Amino acid sequence: PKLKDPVIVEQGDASSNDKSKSDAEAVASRIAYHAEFTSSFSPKGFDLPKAYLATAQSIRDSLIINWNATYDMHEKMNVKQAYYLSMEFLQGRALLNAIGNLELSGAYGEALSKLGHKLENVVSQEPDAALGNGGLGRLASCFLDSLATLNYPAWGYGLRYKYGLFKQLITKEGQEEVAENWLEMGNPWEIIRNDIFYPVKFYGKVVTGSDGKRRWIGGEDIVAVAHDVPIPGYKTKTTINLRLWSTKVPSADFDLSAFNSGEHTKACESQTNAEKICYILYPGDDSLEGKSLRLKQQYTLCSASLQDIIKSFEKRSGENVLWKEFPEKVAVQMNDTHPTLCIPELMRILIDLKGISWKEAWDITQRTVAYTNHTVLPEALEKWSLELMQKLLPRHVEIIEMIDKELVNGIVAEFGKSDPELLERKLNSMRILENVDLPSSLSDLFIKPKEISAIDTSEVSKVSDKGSLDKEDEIIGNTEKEVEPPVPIPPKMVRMANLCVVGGHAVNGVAEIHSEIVKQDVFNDFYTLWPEKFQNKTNGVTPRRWIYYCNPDLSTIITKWIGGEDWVLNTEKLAELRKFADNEDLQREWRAAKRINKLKVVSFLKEKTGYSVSPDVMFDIQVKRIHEYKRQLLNILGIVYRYKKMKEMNAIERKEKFTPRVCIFGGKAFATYAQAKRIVKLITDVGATINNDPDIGDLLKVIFVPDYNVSVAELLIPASELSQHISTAGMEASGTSNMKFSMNGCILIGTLDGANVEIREEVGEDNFFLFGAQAHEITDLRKERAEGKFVPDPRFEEVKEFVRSGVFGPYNYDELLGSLEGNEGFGRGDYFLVGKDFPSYIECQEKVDEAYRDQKRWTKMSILNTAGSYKFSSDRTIHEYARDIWNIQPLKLP
Ligand code: HBZ
Repeated sequence: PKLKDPVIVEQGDASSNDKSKSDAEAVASRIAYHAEFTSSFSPKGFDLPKAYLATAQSIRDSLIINWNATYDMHEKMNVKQAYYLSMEFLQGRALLNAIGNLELSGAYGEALSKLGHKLENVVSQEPDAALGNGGLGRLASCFLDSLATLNYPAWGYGLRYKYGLFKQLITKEGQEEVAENWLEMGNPWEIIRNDIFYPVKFYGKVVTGSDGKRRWIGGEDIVAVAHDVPIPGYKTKTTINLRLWSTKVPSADFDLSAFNSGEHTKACESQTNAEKICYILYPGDDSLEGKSLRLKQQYTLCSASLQDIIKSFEKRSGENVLWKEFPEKVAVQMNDTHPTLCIPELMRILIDLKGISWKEAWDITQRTVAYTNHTVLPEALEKWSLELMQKLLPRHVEIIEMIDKELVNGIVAEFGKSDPELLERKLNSMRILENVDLPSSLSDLFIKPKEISAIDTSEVSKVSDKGSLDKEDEIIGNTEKEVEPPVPIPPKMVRMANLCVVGGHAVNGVAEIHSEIVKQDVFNDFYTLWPEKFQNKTNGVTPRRWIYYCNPDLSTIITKWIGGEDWVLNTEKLAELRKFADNEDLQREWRAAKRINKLKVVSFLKEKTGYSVSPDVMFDIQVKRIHEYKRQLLNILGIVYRYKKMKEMNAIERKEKFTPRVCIFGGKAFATYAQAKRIVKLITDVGATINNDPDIGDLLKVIFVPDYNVSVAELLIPASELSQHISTAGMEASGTSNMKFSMNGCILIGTLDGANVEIREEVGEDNFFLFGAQAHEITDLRKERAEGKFVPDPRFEEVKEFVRSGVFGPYNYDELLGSLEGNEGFGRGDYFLVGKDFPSYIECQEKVDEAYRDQKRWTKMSILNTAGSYKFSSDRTIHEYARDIWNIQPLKLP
């Protein structure tokens, strides 16, 4: 092929040598073409960054061909399509995945080596697309991979944040955050669609037009522009779309006269205001500006995506648009409550712009949208100030008020007025609006004599929206002593999760135990009313990224022993490994693969942290967002205990008693989460002491890996032997890294929480290290704690004392350790029950030590983990969503 007229390499079948050779030539020519014509680097030289960009651009051409073919087919067949709306997609790197999915690894490897580079070096040039925080965002990305691989007609919608999740630096002070400018070198994966944009409005007011319709007018208009990221399926041509919105000012809005008169900043103000909506993932929301920005982000996602979905529905319907058939063509999944505004936005578009009645619009909306819950932590269930929402989205508030009113009527119809206490309880828990008065016909019912007297004398009633009371004179007449202190007015809020449950046709939790808690606890009143809405969809992860690509050595062994590679698509096949779990040859190969992966981590740790670790010790890993409920503190206190015991022994004793380990931590703390940052600081302080203690040597090392992200996970997980999933029972909705670790032959130590429960069931009790209190015991344990009845284990007291003694440096840990103690001073009553679970945790760790000493037993446990992990493929999860919630069918390109 001529250099300037490149051939696009067709997907697949590189089976024959000749084909692969010619493919490699074609690929090389294509890369060279992009290096010369597309790449935004200087013409001379072909260094690694340039090689990465040109390679990515070359594979993108193939993706675009498949993307177009998939799109055309979906449009022509006019099949029902699912749209996954998520404020987060944690995509990580795309190059290796794309080359592998198109079955062009051989051709690309060869082509790059002709051009002077190794494929793996080129691949590692790619910055992670970190448009997410943690599990929720990564789940969205795994789902896209499965949707494409299984040929489902589906798209993802999200936001194109200019800065992804912050880059984490670990300094002497602990965590520091730096902006992650992931787009600095350009993003070869996105295709900017300058022709696909939608207006998005904020503020303004609502008026009634001459036709009697409500109209939202005035305010601030911005434009959302589509950026498409092709998502290739594995061994299929299906290539679906992740459409990310960026924001800008409508082109006509540039204030040219201000600019020309020298007011440059003012002229660019509206530009900056519009663009900043998509600057960063999670703008700090302690300030009103921060909150407002986050709400703008959520609305931008919902409004632009729905306008796009509706446009496509109208186009596919042709002349005859039947709105009631919308839910037969469209399924919208809300990834947590962040896209809740889809509900009032769809209602607004249908009623105000398409002229549909409230009743019909409500029916269409409910049949279209569904909601996935990812948390039971009360503080994480989103609520928005009604006042802020009213300012920003006045028409939506009208719609939400109407939905709330209808809900109240429904609740009254269901429970009647005969038992006001029951009715009040139901209304309090189920209403969408919080602290907002009921219609007077109902509120009269709940004012009890006791409350009347409270209202009469309190300051709050004077300023509450009940209006000032005639009793004011009496209050003034009272002596100061008798006047009760002012009670703060509770703010009026919109409860997004309640809106999701009311407005959607399905609500699902993400692991069995979590879905039970959702039904029995968090949304119990809704569940009693509409049991048919509630479902479980246990999470899953893509076996392509999380075994096949990240662990090639293990994958080769699996393929060899199972007799084929079909396990990558049909993970049930992994179960066949069970019959070889004791086989010595397999065991030897299995251990060798683990060792290769550990060696890679040894160099990585050296490079990133300066610490040297031995590949012959147990690799014990806990990587996840830093959060008190995830209990990294339990892990590090367990390590401190181990260290203290080691120091009390002589060299021979400690060698005999303890199995050598390196304990690796990784994860980011939210920038304003002070307690989580103290945990990071403690881990690094403990590491600095232990790692430099000559008595300890290789027996124990503690390492905090900075800037944990998807790519780091791809390196650490395959090398891990023990991994920790030790949340307070009932608090981790599912967890997904537990699945990844198990798939890669790592043994879990964990509580009966989230998906741990199901993983343990699948891999077998003997192959899981279980400890700790169970979910149903937690409430009583907290009560016992609060009543001062809990007697902490002396080992727990000892370990806290040891930290306080200053062995790990001068930092004052009172506030951190106080959280594990009573309620005075820094005491927070150990809400996460670290003290309660501490003894069973360290005893369980002793069992881990013992098991690891018997490498045959350990390897068998490891094999049985991989073999038992097949349920946790996101392919299974996606099939379930498609069948039970979205009602969509796969459609394959010929
Ligand atoms: O979602 C996680 C859960 O903690 C985890 O157990 C589960 O496996 C995973 C996938 O279902 N939740 C999150 O990652 N949540 C967030 O990142 C989050 C982001 C913004 C919020 C609240 C939560 O406002």
